[in-house]
Amino acid sequence: MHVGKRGAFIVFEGCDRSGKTTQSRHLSSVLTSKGVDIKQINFPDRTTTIGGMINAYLTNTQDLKDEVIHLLFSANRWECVDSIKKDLLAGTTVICDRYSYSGAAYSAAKGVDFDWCCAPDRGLLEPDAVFYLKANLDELTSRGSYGEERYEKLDFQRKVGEQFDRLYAQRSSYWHLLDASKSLQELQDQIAAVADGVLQQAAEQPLSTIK
Ligand code: NYM
Repeated sequence: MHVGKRGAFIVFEGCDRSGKTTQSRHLSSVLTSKGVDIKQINFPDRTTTIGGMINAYLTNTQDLKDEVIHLLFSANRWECVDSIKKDLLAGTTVICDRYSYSGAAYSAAKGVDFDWCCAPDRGLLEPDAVFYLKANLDELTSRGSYGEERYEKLDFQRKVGEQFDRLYAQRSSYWHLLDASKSLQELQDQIAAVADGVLQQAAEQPLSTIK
C-alpha cells in the first residue's frame, strides 16, 4: 500500500484561445522548479486510436453525429483514468489542459441536453481544483482570428462560454474564476497563489469521483 501523500489533480478550462495552455504549462514549470513532481496532460489526447478519430472530426476530415463525438471525447478520458489515478497515488501532481467540463460545455452549446452530456463522465476522477479562464470574447478575437478547427467561431464560443458559466455556478467551491483578459503575469501570480493551498489540501484528502 502507498503510504505517501497523493498528488493534486488540477484542471484548466475555458473557451478556445483563453490562455489555458500557456497558464497550465507555466504552472507546471513553477511547481517543478519548487521540487513538485508534475505530469502535464491534455484532452483530447490525440495520440490514442480514439484520439485519432477525434482529431479527424476536429480538423473537419470526418463528420460525426453530435452524440457520437461527445461519447468519443468521454471515452478518451476514460481510457486515461487508470494512468491519472496511478500518478496521483504515487504522489505526482497532474495538471490537465481541458477535461470533462469542456466535454459538457461544447456539446451542450450545440444544443445536446446538458444532463445527458454530463452522464458519461460520472465516475471519472474529480479534480481538486479547476482554473476557469473566463474570456471576454470580443477581446479574445483581438488576439488574432480563430484557427481552422471546428468550433473556432465567435458565435459558437459565446454559447460555450455560457455553458462554462453554468458549470462554474454549480461548482464554485473548487472552481477558481480567472479573468482571462488580465496580463499573463497577473494570472500566473493568481494561479500560483491558489495552487499552493490546493496541493496541501489534496495531500490530506482521498481521491473523489465525479457524481
Ligand atoms: N473539446 C475538447 C470538446 O468539444 N469536448 C471535449 O471533451 C474536449 C476535451 O476540442 N475546441 C474541444 C474543445 C476544442 C477542441 O481542444 C480541441 P484543444 O484544447 O484546442 O486541443
